[in-house]
Amino acid sequence: MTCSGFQSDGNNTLNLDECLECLYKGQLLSEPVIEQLCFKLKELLIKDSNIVHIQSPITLVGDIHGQFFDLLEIFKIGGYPPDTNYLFLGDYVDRGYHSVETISLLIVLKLKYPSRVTLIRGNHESRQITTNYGFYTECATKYGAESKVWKLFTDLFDFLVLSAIVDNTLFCVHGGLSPNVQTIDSILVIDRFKEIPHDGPMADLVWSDPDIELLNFRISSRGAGYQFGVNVVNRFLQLNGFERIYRAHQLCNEGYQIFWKGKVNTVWSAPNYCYRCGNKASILEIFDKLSSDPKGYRFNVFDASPDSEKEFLQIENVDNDFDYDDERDGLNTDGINNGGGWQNIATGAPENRMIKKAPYVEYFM
Ligand SMILES: [Mn+2]
Repeated sequence: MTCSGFQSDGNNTLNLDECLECLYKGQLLSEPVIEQLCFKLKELLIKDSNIVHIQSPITLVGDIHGQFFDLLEIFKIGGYPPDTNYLFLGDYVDRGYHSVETISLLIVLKLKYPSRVTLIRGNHESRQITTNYGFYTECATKYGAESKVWKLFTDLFDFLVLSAIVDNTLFCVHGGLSPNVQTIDSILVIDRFKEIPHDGPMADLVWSDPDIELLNFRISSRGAGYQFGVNVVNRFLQLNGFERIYRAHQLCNEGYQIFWKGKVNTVWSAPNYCYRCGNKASILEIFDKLSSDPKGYRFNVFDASPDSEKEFLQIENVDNDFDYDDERDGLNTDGINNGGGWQNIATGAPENRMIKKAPYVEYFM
């Protein structure tokens, strides 16, 4: 079911309140509404620098990956915008069943409350990655193979900012650091209005990971970005006058992970990732400076929404041939992708099996 989302004046003027109402109910917006929303948000984002400055209190959200009911759970436990300010760290789409609903809701929230919602780009906010990991197929399944919603969304992704700085001391990014980014000046000069390149500083910011074994940089086994060690972190924090780095991008069984006594922190917000990993998730609540809390922040840990579980079981039951075969799903015993994936991308035809089949898990993306 889709809703209008336009004012009744016949001029295709957006009605954000109606869009929000529909999206919170899990309904899809029509393609003309999505076109208007993406156009409006580009107008807004084009004015943003590659790095946006935000003040606490703020709640950080890590990867969501189309787990729409778990996003609704986040608002239930963390508060709804605009009562809670949110900084989303990227990877809104791919993997889960509801990337369209997820990104639609985040777009409308950003337009409705621009100063209270910030959206950073993740490595999945990319044409190339979404073609292979579910979002393209989901758009074609829900809107038809002829629709342009995937193009509208992925063109919008080019406008998302690359990082945020909270209270001048907390550096927030999807992936991590880059050998080409010593100071934030190197981020400010990036031309970000394009597809994420294969290498270079823009790629590294969305692809890199911390590694406690390392001192410096090492080429990442993901195939893009770097793994970075403690010396890199210390130098970056000191040169830029930052206290900590917050990032997402890596599955954490406990919902978050703390590196080097908190100098780097991972926030992971997709519980029971891909409806099968059994992991917890978290959001990071950073209190305002006047707060009496000694640490000034809290990882608010949560489990999958009952709706997510229910949906997965329903989908699993519908497909009696469902075969929980790790190999077919592209997951070998090491948890590393061995080349499986969804088919029919080339034809652009709706792939109905997609919504019956658990997306395969591949930790390296
Ligand atoms: Mn990621």
